[in-house]
Amino acid sequence: MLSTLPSFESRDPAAPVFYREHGWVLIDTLSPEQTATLQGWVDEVASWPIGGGEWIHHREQTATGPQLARTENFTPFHAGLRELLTQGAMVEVAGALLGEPAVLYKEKVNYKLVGGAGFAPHQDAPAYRFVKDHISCMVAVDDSTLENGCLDVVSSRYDDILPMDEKGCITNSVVESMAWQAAPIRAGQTLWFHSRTPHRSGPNTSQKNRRALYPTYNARREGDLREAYYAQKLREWQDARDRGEKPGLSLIGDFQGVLLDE
Ligand SMILES: O=C(O)CCC(=O)C(=O)O
Repeated sequence: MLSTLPSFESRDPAAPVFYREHGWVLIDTLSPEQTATLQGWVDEVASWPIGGGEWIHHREQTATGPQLARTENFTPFHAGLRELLTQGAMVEVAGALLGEPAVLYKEKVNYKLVGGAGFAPHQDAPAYRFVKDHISCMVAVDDSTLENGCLDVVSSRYDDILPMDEKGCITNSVVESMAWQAAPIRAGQTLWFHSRTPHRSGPNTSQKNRRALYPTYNARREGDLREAYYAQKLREWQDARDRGEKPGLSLIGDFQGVLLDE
């Protein structure tokens, strides 16, 4: 099933109004032709070798074997994706929703291929370092449906950091008290959400992949911190290894799959 959520054109002044009320907003970002180009770019990134460069691939173990779960830090190595995420409509919408000019903070592809795992209910803000004001979005590379693990969001609950469990995810009692709304979206649409908007997603139980691009932007006023973010992330992963622990997919334990330690 695809979206029945209201959607807006990129430059529609009603979009920031809707976003401020709900903590999320759906934007029609890419035409079918642009979406096909994006799908080709994501195929290219997925074909890069594991351990062969500065991009970071993560794989998960699934019932049918190891498969890609995520790639991050790819914009330095892919001109098309760099342009999409740092110039034009995407960064402009980020700025309009933040209410001030925005800059790319980090980027990832979550592949959620057939059999891929879901994500526990969480807010993103506890995993972000250095910045106070940031906004993320999910650019659907493939249609994102109830069957293949679309996002669920909670409206109008982005004022505070909610109580967390030991993994940095939202505690069960709070999760159960909130009204969760499924957000299935079409390939080429973008679901923008505040970094404190509660969200979660199920596993991909369908026979179709559900790839999505997730750029995060911060207020430019707080600085261009992308390189600092990745340097810090690599340090925190190394610290975890030094303690004899397996680094997670994120800096919080929201990923519900079995990650392979590459
Ligand atoms: O891709 C998904 O299904 C959810 C991803 C997510 O919540 C995250 O990466 O923080």
